[in-house]
Amino acid sequence: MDLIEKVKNRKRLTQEEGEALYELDLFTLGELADSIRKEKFGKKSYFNINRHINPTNICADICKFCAYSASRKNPNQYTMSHKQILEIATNSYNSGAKEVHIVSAHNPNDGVDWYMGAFKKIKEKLPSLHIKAMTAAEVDFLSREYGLSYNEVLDLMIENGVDSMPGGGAEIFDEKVREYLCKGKVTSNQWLEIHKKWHDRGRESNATMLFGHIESRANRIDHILRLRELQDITGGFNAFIPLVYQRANNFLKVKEYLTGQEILKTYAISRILLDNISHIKAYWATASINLALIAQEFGADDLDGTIEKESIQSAAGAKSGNGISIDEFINLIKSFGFTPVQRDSLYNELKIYN
Ligand code: V47
Repeated sequence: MDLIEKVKNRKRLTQEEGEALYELDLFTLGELADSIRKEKFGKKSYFNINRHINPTNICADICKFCAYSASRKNPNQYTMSHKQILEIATNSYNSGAKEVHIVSAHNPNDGVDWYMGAFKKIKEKLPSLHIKAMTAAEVDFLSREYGLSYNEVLDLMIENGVDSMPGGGAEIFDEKVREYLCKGKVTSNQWLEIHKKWHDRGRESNATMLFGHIESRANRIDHILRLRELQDITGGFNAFIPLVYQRANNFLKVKEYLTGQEILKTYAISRILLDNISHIKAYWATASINLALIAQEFGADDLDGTIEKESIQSAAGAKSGNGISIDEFINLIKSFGFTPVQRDSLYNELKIYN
């Protein structure tokens, strides 16, 4: 059976076949991905009203692609107090946010209680606000730094009010590329192990892939297939999020941005290969809002959210620093011919904007 027929017949593809998909022209690939997306979600495009909080940029790890973390000598280093974090969460909740997405650098100065205490305070004050927090890289960091097992860190997260885990820290799973990008940080197998343990607790999470730097197409397919393999076992991933690498202000000297074509192909291929992860998220903060909107026709069914404020990708050049207003977001999705659906963090539909 030829490759296109295989996709049309919803057959599972291998590493080699995944790589071969890149050789198809963009429109053929888009049509294949779109037919799967339509079968699952029709013209619905999901988003949530969320607030990203990045409570500290002091980091014990050094990732070459990161423009966000501050070294000890960096005058711009910061750590928020619990009071500040709670104030941000409260203001966002009062203006309609359903989720706080909390991701920090790996700060060795403040201890496990600083991380967990913030979640606890938010949950006590705002029990209905969903806390999506702690990448697997943060879990691994706390485990290493404070001699806790992964199980202990994950249980502490649950005790203190974390509802789901974001997909950060996955970067690219290929061990050689990973070693060059972020040696010393959570390994690929550890990242997968942490998510498995979280899923085993009946909890859900997302998965990301950082692409458009030094990785090859084969590395991307390998990354996606490792996620598919774990998802077969746990079923705990809600969404796959290909993050487009932003090249400003960091140590990875990548001269060329990916073309829009390569980015759209990657969304489409993700949709085709990941027959067991429901949602493909075009995170507009890294794709740019226009390309994310176009990605809706290339397999993506989710555009993340209004974000409100974002510090990681915007430090590296993305135009996401101040989020996007809900009205603008809805109008843009509609103007592209899709139906905006406000969702909660676990993809329950809250409001359909026909
Ligand atoms: O893991 C760091 C990435 C991630 C750069 O789960 C960069 O819903 C691009 O995980 N260019 C953190 N990306 C953000 C993240 C995330 C974002 C949106 C939604 C969800 C979700 C998760 O940011 C890190 C890293 O891969 N990152 N530097 C950069 N220069």
